[in-house]
Amino acid sequence: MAVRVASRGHGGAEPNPMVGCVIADRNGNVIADGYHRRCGGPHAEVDALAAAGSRARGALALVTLEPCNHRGRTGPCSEALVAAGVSEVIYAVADPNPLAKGGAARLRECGIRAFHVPHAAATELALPFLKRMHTGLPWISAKWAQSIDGAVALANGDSQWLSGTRSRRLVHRERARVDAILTGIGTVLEDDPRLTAREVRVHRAQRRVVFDPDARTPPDANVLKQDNESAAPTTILVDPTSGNDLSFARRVDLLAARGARVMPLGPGGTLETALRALAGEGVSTLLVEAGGGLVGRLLREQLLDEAWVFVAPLLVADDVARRSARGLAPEVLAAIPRGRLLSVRRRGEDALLHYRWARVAT
Ligand code: AOF
Ligand code: ZN
Repeated sequence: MAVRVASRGHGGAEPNPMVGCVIADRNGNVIADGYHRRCGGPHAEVDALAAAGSRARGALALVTLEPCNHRGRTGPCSEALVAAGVSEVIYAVADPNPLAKGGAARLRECGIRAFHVPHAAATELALPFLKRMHTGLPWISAKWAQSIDGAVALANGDSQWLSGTRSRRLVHRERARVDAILTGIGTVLEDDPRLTAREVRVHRAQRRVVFDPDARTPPDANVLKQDNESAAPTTILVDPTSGNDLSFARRVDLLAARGARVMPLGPGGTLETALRALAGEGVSTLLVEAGGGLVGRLLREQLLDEAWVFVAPLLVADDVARRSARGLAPEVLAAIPRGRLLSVRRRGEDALLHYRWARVAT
């Protein structure tokens, strides 16, 4: 129940973790629940304690994450639980944040029983946060639509629309909840996407990021246009070594003049350092909506955590159709990392498959 409540914070809580808290009496009857609604706002425990009021005295608190022990933007939750007089706290994931950890020990010092009871769904919920804490990288999900026979576009680039309207709506809903959306220059030149969340409730201002080593994004591309003034500038990732000529410098200047923020890729056009820098600025979740070239690069750098694949009911039957990932040419199947299939769902006539590769130490 705490996990379910926590997930309502998706899109609001990040880059903080989603956290849920349930307060129950000694017989297991639920008194109140709460969750971390938005980064900078009250933590889950405080939200639940406010709803429970004096009924929290002597009660049990179940939290998806170890209560924090620091005063950051709010907190500390350890002291809030002590002040409310709860008698026992069960938490599912230890807080890896060096600034916030230690809540369980503090509770025990104050005579409250505190137990760490690992729980798979709570860990799942915390994965983006755990990954950023352990590696300094954002949580990276790729999304694409493909035909039954694995084509994401015809050879001429035509890809509109493979998936149905229900699938596309789901994508807009997810766009509205992530910190950043990453695409490649191929997609920008071919589809001229806006990469904004439309016709859905927007939970946060997405940053748009384009992998564009040679700075070929056209100055009038939709991805550079701002729907509203407060939106963060579009980030263009360029490889300063690949196009070190005058016209490259001119193209970069033009993009900057259009309000874009130009960031360097690592040696050989690698993405990791740029993604690390973005994570440092608060990008905790990154949605990749790109062609096979960029997905292949992410695979090569072992950066891809998960994929959402929409399979549309079409057989393209074209030998040269585009594929969702390319550029690796592995020689033995056994060397290719296998993902885990987390879920299979139906969206209209499309199947939605959710795969996970991430191995996050917890
Ligand atoms: C909790 N309950 O609901 C959350 C926690 O910037 P602040 O002050 O909001 O602190 C954020 C840190 O607190 C975050 O990095 C994580 O370690 C912890 N998050 N802790 O007890 C909550 N969201
Ligand atoms: Zn807290």
